[in-house]
Amino acid sequence: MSTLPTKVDILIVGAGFSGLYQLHYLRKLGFNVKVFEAGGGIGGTWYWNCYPGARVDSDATNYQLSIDGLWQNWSYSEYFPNWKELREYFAYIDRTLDLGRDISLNTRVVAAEFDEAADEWVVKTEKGDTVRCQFLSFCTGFASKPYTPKIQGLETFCGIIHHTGLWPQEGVDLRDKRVAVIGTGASGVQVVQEAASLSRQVTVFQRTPCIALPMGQRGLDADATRKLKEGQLEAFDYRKKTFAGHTYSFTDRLPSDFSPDERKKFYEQLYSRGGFVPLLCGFREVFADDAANDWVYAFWRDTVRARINDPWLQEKLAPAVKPHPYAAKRPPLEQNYYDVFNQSNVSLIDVNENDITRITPKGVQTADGVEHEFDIIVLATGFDAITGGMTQINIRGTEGVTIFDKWTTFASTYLGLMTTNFPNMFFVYATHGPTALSNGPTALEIQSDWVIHCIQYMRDQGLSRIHPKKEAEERYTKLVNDLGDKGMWLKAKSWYTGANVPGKTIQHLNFSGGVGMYADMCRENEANGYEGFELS
Ligand code: N01
Repeated sequence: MSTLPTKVDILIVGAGFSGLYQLHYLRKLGFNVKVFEAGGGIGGTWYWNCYPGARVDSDATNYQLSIDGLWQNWSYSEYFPNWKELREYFAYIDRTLDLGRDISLNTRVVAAEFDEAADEWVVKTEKGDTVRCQFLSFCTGFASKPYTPKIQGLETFCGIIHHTGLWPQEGVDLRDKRVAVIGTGASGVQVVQEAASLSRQVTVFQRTPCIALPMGQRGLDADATRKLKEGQLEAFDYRKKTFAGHTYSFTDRLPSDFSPDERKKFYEQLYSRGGFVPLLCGFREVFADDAANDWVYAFWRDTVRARINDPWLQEKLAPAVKPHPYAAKRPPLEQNYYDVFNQSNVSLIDVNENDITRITPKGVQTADGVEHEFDIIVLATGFDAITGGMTQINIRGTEGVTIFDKWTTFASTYLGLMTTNFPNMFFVYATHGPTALSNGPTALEIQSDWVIHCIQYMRDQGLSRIHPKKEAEERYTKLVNDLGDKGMWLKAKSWYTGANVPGKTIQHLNFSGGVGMYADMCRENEANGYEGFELS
């Protein structure tokens, strides 16, 4: 691909959906734009997360960019495509929009410093190159910093050990192996399903049972594809108005409008449709009302338990008492996760009862003194999410402030797009955006449109610097926190709030007012001439 320039108008960090979307539109506007990508290929999360079973949890209609000329000629073969097909989609985007000539792969940004005199960012790469740019746009996603717990002896294991988010590009053959999977979030669930059908033995180390929903996977034949295409334009428009950026949303009815039998039938229908439908077409009240939340959990628990033969496993995987409120953590989507525990080659260890004491050269030793031997250990232990992708880079703004210092104790932003002390620096699908609570392409398009229009506006007005006002940032951050407090997010220890990483400040990291409300705020801000920002 390209050799590195020394100066550009806009430098984008990351060649996932956001980076490609911004590159396409900014280049069309005549700007000199480059993308630096740490990975050896484009696709962002789908470059790094190529572990067995990895597939997206947004459906085919929603998991694509709305760029004209792209969607018309692309069809997925499955409703929930796997990582290989997603990479084909990215290659198709690259070919169709001719993006590669402005993308530098294997180019990790490690530092950036704002030059106040020039209103420019000076960006450094791991290989020692330096590039100056007027605008710096972080498109690093919410999951670009894997989290590996400090388990004693990790480095002593003589078999194969990988984090799901850093999976080797050449793959790992699970066939006939003894596999340990540590972690039962979306990544763990997917690996377990795959390993259960391929591996000799699968041992799942679970700390908190996940509340996984049925994926409702299906193939897309020509007829199904034609139907999706017919509704695609309408879908792109509608998804920006819903709570979670998908093409479906909550019922307007209250749980109390239904008799218990009707409620059950209603949920059975939602559950049979699969995906996030049971979460997002159900009652909005599950996010705030304990009784509504308890009821949905009980429905889920009883439905899942009916699929598991062993009573001990029923209680471990779908406990009588809910481990955390339904929807306070992102539910993984599963295809046969609960069924595979009926197989003789799949077993579970509850680390709350029998903790991992250390990793040994041969496997995993647990508190009961047993050494479990494995060929492969999969660390499905998640990410230093949302803020981590940026705080791991030495980004230094005005007055010597680094983004790490600023966000580590208390994350504050204006509109989830910029933050004080960091002029001309944008970020999308990250801190204080709808991020984790939204379908990716919906949120990043809304945010990227704001960034693109803002840069265009500045050029048209002859401006060189944009910076959020302190009081605007305080107001927006308060809104994020007030909205967050109305939900149940803090009642679960998850990456939504930073609670999954020991020592990380627990705080609201997502805008939880819904994508529709967020999109309106961005549009109004643009229409008002970027109220709350200082432009010069
Ligand atoms: O990470 P997670 P993930 N000992 O943080 C456990 C997206 N994604 O990679 O719950 C034992 O959800 C931890 O336990 P606990 C998706 O949005 C999408 O699975 O903290 N266990 C938990 O079970 C998803 O939500 C896709 O008690 C330990 C697990 O590790 C997000 O990424 C695919 C532990 C981490 O779960 C993150 O999902 C994959 C320890 N010391 C991911 N430390 C698709 O779209 C942590 N755990 C398909």
